[in-house]
Amino acid sequence: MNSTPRLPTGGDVLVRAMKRHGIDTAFGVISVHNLPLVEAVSRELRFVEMRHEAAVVNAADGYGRATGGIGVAITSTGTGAGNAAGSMIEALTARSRVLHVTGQIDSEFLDAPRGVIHEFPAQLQMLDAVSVFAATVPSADRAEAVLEQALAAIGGAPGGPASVEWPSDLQYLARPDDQQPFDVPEPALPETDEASLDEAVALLASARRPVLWVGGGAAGAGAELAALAHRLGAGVLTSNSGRAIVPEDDDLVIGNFASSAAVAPLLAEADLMLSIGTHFRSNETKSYSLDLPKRHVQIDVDPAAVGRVYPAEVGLVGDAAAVLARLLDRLPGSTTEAEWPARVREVRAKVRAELYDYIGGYAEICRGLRSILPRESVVARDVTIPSSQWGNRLLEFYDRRTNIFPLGGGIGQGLAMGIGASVGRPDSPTVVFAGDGGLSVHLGELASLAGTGAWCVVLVFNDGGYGVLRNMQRANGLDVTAVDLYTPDFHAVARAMDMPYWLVRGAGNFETTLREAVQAHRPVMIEVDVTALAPQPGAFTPPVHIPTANGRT
Ligand SMILES: Cc1ncc(C[n+]2csc(CCOP(=O)(O)OP(=O)(O)O)c2C)c(N)n1
Ligand SMILES: [Mg+2]
Repeated sequence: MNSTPRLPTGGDVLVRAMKRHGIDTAFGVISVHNLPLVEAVSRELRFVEMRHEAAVVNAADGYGRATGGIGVAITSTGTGAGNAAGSMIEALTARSRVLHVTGQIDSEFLDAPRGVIHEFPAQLQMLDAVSVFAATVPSADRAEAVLEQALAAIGGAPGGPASVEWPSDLQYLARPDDQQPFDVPEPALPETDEASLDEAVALLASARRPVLWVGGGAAGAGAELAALAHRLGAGVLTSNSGRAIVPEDDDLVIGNFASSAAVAPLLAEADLMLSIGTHFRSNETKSYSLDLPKRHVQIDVDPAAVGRVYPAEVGLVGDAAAVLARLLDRLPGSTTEAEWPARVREVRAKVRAELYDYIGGYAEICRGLRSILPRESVVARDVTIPSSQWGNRLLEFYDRRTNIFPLGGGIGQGLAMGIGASVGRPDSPTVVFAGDGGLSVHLGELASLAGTGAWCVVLVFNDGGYGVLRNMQRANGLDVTAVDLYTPDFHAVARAMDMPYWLVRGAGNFETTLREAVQAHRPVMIEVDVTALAPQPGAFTPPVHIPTANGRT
């Protein structure tokens, strides 16, 4: 038996920083370049073993989104950090709260590349490109200060993922007791201009048919938004990431349907739009061609966002909740037409009914999910047709943290996001949507999921390939190529992962299947045979502009 007392390491420094920020879990892949970090987290907190570093970051991201806290991703230097980069792009796009800690070769070799194993001299540049903050731990006694800087950047305004690379020797040499003192910078919030607030109030107070457009930047402003919407009788449109900041069963919430045909007349009638924390992304605005009310008041924490996509008559720079609270304070009363809220409700009902009709056999699945899952359940969705067509709008959410999807549109990330969410929210079942294509990107992560034992239903929509691209090729007269894939036997895959498995073929049995699957209270798989859905759903073609298809029929 080894009786030498265990010396503290940088891992204990990381654990102390995590504890200070209320973080109890990290996701990662162990490596010779992060051993002390993984060892301390495993000992003191919880370390979740993933299989690929891209999935490590997705899981940390899903954990952060689902809990409202910070997700920690621990990867290896070189290829490990490179593997993480694609998912860091997603975290950066969504401004997720992810602390990515990766290794680096020993500090003595950092300045002069000489072919050390795992060496990648441009690692910091790469991390910098995919993070809001990236730094190298410069010395053993500066580790905690660098971690704190990264954590402060994550929580900044608007914040986002941060990366720290940590030379292996300094991971062993760092000690909690030897750390240099550090300042934790306060996030600096811009001051909102008083005159602009008055202008905005004047416009809102004279609007007859107002709408709100809510983006992810309005997270944390749910109460103020709901109060304002009801005070004004305004319809609430949202981006995908702005969903459920106001719960979607609020009957003024039209939701992520702005580009639907039935909403166009409402937008044409509206005489004022107040947008809050949104990017007006291409796939939410028909590639920026959507007609929106000309009278536009825009709230954003980033001054550069004001008027960037749609011109704004008044821009209010600041934190969404704070600005909305001030608007509510000053707003005298509402001049909204008495019939307007009813008009909003009518459109809200119409877009839903039309989509339910169009999606055929998927309607049973969409309704079944809502009837079986508790309101608190996360539904983490990969980029598959059931997400893009109806999961991203028709499937109702009540809390923003439960609506998890890759904002940047990269396939293969949904499963690991769901793993992170199910680990972070053990009290309710998590559901993952994955296409047969998207699930195959990271089949190995099913083993990670099995290892957690988490309460997670993996719902695989199998159409034998890349359905969305197949539809796109057909709709644009392109050759149908590279989309009909070899498809694994998912039942055999589930068996290999010790996951109970159900197949849904044809109509009428989804709800019963989901109920059983949820009751298993562990990782399980339901495969939906998309070709057997009845009635067959209308085709989904994504709202993507294809220049080469111009002029072709
Ligand atoms: C990382 C990444 N690679 C490629 C793509 C292009 N892409 C978009 S959807 C898709 C097919 C997804 O297939 P599947 O998961 O089976 O869903 P389906 O469309 O069949 O419902 C592909 C390849 C992408 N979005 N992201
Ligand atoms: Mg498919």
